[in-house]
Amino acid sequence: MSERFYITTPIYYVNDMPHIGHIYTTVMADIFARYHRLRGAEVRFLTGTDEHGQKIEKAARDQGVQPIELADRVVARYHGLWQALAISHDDFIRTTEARHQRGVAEIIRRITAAGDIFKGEYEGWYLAADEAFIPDSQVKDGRDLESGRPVERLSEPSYFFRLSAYQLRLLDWYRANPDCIRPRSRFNEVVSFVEGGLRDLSISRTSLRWGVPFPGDEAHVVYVWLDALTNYISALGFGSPDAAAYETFWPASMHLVGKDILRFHCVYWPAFLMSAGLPLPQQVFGHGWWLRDDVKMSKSIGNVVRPDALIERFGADAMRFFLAREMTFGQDASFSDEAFLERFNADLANALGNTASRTLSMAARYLEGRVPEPSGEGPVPAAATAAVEAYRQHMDAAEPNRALEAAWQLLKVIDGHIQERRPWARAKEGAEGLRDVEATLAVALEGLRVTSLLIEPFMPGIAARLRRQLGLGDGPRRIAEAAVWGRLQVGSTIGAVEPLFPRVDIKAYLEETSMDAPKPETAAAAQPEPLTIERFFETKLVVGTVRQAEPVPKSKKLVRLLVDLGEPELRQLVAGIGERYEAAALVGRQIVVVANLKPAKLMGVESRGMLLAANVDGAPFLLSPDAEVPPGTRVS
Ligand code: ME8
Repeated sequence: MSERFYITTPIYYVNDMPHIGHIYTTVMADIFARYHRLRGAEVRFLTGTDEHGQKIEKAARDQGVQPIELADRVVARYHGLWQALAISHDDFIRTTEARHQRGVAEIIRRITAAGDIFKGEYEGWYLAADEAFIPDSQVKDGRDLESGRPVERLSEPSYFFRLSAYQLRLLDWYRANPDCIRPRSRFNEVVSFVEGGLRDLSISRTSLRWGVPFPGDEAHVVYVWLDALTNYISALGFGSPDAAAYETFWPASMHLVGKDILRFHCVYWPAFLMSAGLPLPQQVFGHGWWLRDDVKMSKSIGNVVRPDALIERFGADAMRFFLAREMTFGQDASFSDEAFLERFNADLANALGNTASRTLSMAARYLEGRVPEPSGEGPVPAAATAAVEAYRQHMDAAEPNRALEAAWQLLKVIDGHIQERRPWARAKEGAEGLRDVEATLAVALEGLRVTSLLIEPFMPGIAARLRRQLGLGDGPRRIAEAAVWGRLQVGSTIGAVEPLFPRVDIKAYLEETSMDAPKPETAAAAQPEPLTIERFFETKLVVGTVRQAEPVPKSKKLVRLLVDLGEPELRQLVAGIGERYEAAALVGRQIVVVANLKPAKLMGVESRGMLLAANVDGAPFLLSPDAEVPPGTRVS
């Protein structure tokens, strides 16, 4: 019987479009899924969407649509993105599906039967405007941080889960399974949190309608986290007549999540499962955050990167590689276009692309495109053995960035070997020289075959192209073949040689995409499709109130504004409106701002967004709502 590997991503909220953080988790899960398939395991890879709860209800209300319409729209976007990124999930669960709701009902039935649910009163901060309780962390000085509106202390009837009864059992589980939470630092955080004591958990709401009805008391809906966490088993058929996949794949091998939601996965989820008498996951891995300007990228702050342009221009494989290589798995990292482009040139265009295209084109030129007899000469075979061993150890230990380092070490040795043996010079030295060329290229080609297997989980598209160029078929593959030297088929023909990653001119690319560069005249023609509503909604337009304004020194036109967008901090914008508006007169005025624009510098001053104005022959006329609205109100 083959080994089994069940890996999951979080199910993402549908209150906004995906960004690089969601892409990261899903890409990394895909890399592990592909690696385990390549090892011969029977793999199940699940992702999906979390569609209930107050955030979604509110976002739908703000956009004037039903929650399910909003969910459908965002789900379509996720499907498109996962396809574009070559994500190989086996299933996509939506919490609004009947199979999921059956799973939720079944887990609650079991928890109730265990005597772990009781009725009580939930007390919290209530925001009347949204008719909802909001988390303590979102309240400061009696106000909701997001909208600035006053909140009040209220209570409502609620069902509770006896979480406090699970403190010792959880601690026993952590201690008996030191790898159940990784990395180690996160394990320690969770253990000390649980050692501090656990309070019973409210698992139902009456103040909310958009959720799974609470079994046996439909005045309540199920708390969104109990609902959401259950997706990992409901997707396998738990609670449904056909639960074969549940029997085969549960417990999960790895729940991959961001560190923001570790506690839900390492405290609540195992406690629910213990109470329901179900097996516990083998591992929860909490990876780090992608930061922008040292702040976590998040939908509510609006500082997110949506990498469509990079994917479109450089391909899904380059994006997958960058995400896996740049971030030390488990730690935080900063995202920037510059870092992406530098890695693209150094690691992909140069180390991988050049080594492959030099080797293949020399094989085409000097060996008439035929794969030569294998050779074991020089340092490459030993380097390949070492790389494969290190790679496998790092992948098994969930250190994907280090696995890539091992593969790139092999590329370095291949390249060094070619440099040293100078086949281009030896080829001019008659029959003996040609024999030498053949031996050199034989090891280089074989080294590239090994590389094509090592990169496959990370860059499936490029790996397939490389294999084709090496004259290998698309048949089933195993990572074990990487450890065997001399597997190229002697005499087979090398496919057409094409560059894998053409080098990019970083300066020109950044100029072309920067905000203040003149737009090419052909921009409209280059946009073949009309704008879809999904793409339009990627632009976050909000109303802001100007709190401070002053001219930018030495500039005729530029004004620096500090604008209240309903966020915890004021936003700095720089706008070219100084010839028509006196800075001081702008204070108190409401404007419309593109809140999720990539920050840019204008005369050295950072602008984190752009205001909207009608443009009459270059003169700006500011747009404002026709009556005052709360700062942060979305324009749609
Ligand atoms: O939390 N860096 O959904 P969500 C890295 N529905 N990863 C990031 C990130 C960043 N800046 N921002 C988001 C939810 N992520 C719940 C989950 S699961 C039963 C329910 C990734 O849409 C990371 O994986 O807010 C994080 O845990 C997840 O997106 C949160 O997605």
